[in-house]
Amino acid sequence: MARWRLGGPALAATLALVLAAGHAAACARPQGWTGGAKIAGELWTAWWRSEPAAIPVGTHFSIRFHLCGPPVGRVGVRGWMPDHRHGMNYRPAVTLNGLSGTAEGLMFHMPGRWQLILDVRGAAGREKLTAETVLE
Ligand SMILES: [Cu+2]
Repeated sequence: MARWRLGGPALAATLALVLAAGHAAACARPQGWTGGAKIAGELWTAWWRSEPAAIPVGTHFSIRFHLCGPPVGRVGVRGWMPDHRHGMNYRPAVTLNGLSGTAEGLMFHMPGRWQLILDVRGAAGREKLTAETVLE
């Protein structure tokens, strides 16, 4: 059909420009990091990694994170089990330094599917960045 003729290289180039304009494409792995995972949002993109790298069941762990995007005022970190509709039994202590931070004292107390949620707020808005992991 004629209206689909804007395809091929022209469309690909347009899409590439649109993607490059977002934060996600520009958010490189933080310096000195090996591993870690990226969560791309609309306003912010987060790199995060846990310590220890493999999240244990029923043992405290911490995370480090680094955000790309506009200035951040506050970051909340929580865990959520969507299948059981409950969170963690502990409230982690979050330390924020510019766009980087740590959250200490997290605990995923049972096996199953967990979401790690970064609740990011700043003058630009508020956004929840969610990563998912299954603990056995
Ligand atoms: Cu549960």
